[in-house]
Amino acid sequence: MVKKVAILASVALAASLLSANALAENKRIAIVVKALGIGFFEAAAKGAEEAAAELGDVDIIYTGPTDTTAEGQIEVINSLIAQKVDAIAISANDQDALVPALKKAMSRGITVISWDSGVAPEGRQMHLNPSSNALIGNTIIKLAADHMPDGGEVAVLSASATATNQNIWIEEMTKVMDNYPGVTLVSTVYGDDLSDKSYREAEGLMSSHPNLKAIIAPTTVGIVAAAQAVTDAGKIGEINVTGLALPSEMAGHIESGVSKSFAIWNPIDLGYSATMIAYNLATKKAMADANTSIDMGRMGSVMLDDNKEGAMSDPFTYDASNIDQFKSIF
Ligand code: RAM
Repeated sequence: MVKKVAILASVALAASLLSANALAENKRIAIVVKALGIGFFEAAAKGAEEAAAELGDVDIIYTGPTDTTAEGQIEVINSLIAQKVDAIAISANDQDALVPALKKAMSRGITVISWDSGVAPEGRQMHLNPSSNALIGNTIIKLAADHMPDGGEVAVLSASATATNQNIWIEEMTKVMDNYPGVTLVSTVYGDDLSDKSYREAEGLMSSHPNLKAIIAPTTVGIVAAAQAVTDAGKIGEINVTGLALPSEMAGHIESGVSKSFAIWNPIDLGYSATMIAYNLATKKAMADANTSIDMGRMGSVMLDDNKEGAMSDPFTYDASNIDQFKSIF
């Protein structure tokens, strides 16, 4: 009896050593998001898992802070360094504040890339934009202006004030405002990608700007909150809510008419692409050099510019004519 137990124990030990060994050979890629609980990033995580399944020797660690702060991400990065992960692919809450922690990661041999929301060049090997920043900036104002034949006031409800991606898109948008004569930007406010704060900021915009014709929210969290605030204020038809959103989260608001249209790229593809890039760099199958391209599996390849940045694909516009086709996908 004693012998039997001993044999079973050693079989179990051998089995666990074997599986530990298999795990040790897998590349551990950490997908670090702005904050947990955001549908956009959960869709990106699906894409990361898809890439891992295709590659076969990858474990995805999906992680992030509970709110969209740089401090929270620095804690996460330090813990990933301690875990000796192979790669960190991060959507940054602040392009500069994360640099020292990410430099430390790189000095320990960890591959570091940013995606969605960028880190300054010294803190990452490359950055994957979802689309061209200029195109996104032009798209968000065009979505609003197309439904304002007489012009009027628009306001922006953004994510956090330090979010690299939203700040660039808003800057690109302001550069092309002259192409939309009669449309004026009256305010930019920040909801920090928190639903309740975004809702209150949208209410604030409506009370400070009684003639507002559109709220542009280039954040999937902000746009849903703004659509709800406009609905609750009884202003459907008066204020159009647009920007960047997930079809799954906006279907009801398209149906009610509070949002006429919005745009987005495929977040599943974005998480997939970021994972493929991180893997190819971590396994030295590719180098993050300016003016070279990196393979992204089924998404083709990304060409890096002088800043070691590249774009995945163009955004797509959703409205009442097509939202039903996409709302169950992301
Ligand atoms: C939110 C986040 C994310 C952004 C999308 C559009 O989910 O702020 O970074 O890309 O919106």
